[in-house]
Amino acid sequence: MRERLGVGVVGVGAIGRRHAENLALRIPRARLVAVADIDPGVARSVAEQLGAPRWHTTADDLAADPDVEALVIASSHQGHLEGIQAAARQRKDVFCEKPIATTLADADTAISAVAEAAVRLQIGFMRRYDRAYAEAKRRIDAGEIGDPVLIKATHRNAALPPSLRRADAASGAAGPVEAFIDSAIHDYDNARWLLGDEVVEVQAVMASVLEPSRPDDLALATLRFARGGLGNVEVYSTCGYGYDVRTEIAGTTGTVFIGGLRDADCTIATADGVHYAATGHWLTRFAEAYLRELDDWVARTLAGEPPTVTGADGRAALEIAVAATRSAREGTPVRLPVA
Ligand code: ISE
Repeated sequence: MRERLGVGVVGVGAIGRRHAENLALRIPRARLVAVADIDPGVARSVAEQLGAPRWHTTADDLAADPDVEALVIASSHQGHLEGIQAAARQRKDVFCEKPIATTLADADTAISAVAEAAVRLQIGFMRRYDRAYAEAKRRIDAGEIGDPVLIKATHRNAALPPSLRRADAASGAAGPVEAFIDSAIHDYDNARWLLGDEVVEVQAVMASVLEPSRPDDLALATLRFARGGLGNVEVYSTCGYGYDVRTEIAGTTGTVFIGGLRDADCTIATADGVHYAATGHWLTRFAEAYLRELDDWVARTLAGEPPTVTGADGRAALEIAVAATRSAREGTPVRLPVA
């Protein structure tokens, strides 16, 4: 077995840069051998800062780089399919950020491309590697709350991420609704994974409360599961006070609560009141999960083992997001599979 995996990262904005840093500095079995970004200045400066020997401006050029043995795709959502196809053409394993693609047709094309090339594809649902989510999954699977029948998820960002502003501008009125496809998609993946069940119907609404330019800074989706369970997923992209991600799973004999608002376990009590700092950003809240996720992917890729989160998982969560988008626009429940 190879000792170390030469990895190239496509798209080195916020999350891509974090992945590149983790590969270069914190994952001993990985070598960051190249980065790519459509902005050559960004590609060059990230490569220089992290000691990557080469930089490129396209996924194709990076995939063709002989030192790149596997790819991480963290470009814009619209670039995910192209990145996966570039990796498949060069017969290289690939890790792709969520969403796998922006349409179900593109997700199918991506899944076929990796199947035909016989390469592995993992999707970046990092919450599965978070200690709290992983512990909840273990305890649910051990039967500690009986049969899990309800998921209630809160997903609030302090402010609209710049990536969402760009995505909104790019997608237009008929394009994907980012609250569902970019944010809630994590909760949809959690829902399938934690309940061990598939969603069969989605009913969603959205509203514009603080960001007049966006139809969906507040969004709710109700999920119905095949075995009869229900889910409720809230996204509020401009809540102001912090990064507030919490999930409850209620079962027939108990409930598991995941997450909280505290950044660190430090509370100050004075005559003015009791205060603690709230977590500010997902890169802080899920810092360890992002590292564990890529560390696991590198180890599995080197060992030739199947990925932990598959292309099919990425497609299933996307399908729920597509159904939520359609439901919120049309004002009716949408059944899965989506036609
Ligand atoms: C972002 O892209 C993420 O993946 C974060 O986990 C999520 O909380 C945020 O809403 C997204 O914009």
